[in-house]
Amino acid sequence: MDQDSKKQAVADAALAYLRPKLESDTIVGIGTGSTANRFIDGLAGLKGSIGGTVASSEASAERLRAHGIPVYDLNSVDRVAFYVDGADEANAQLQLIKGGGGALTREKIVAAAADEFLCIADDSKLVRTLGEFPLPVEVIPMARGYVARELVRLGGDPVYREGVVTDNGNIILDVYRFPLAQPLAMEETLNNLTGLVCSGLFARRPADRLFLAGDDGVRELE
Ligand code: ABF
Repeated sequence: MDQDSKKQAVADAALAYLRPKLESDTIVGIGTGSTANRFIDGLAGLKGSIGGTVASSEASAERLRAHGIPVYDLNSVDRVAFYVDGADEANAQLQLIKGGGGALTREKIVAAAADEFLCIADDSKLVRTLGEFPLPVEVIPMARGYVARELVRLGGDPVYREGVVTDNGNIILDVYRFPLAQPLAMEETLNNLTGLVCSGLFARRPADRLFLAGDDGVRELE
């Protein structure tokens, strides 16, 4: 199965998992990226069975609206029952690196607010130890130099993501060769770094279920 087929397979698997759990007032949080896009396109067939969605990016919000799927502000809903999103890397504990698409902060907010986080990915994303993929961090523009120096002190090699301004008006540093053998501890350290808005390290709030597509089909990890 090629990578596109794997992305479609996990999007379909997440839809099949959700279908019997959806009610007319269910709010579904929606991720960002090419795999999430396939889920969005499939969700169009179920739009009569849900109350609406909360999007993790303007890009996903536009795609949802194009399908006639209601998109609500997170502050206007009482509960997000599910969050469905891709990842750049996942380990066996369902801890993730996210943010390759630049939407990490809103993704992390909606994932935190959701009762159940379903991650959808092809098997190229499953790793033993996180960190082969450079860790995206969102940074307040004025703090770019200070945060970069702190990340070097922590053992990483931060690279400014040229030409990118996030939906929140901030910049992104991609941190290469970052020591992530202890994801939880490192996420706590990053959370205390002044000027760093959010990291793409989803360790405190991992996925609850990972749909992983391989050549022999889709398996579910939880
Ligand atoms: C998104 O999923 C991002 O956090 C991550 O970069 C992306 C993975 O993209 P794709 O599904 O296109 O591989 O949530």
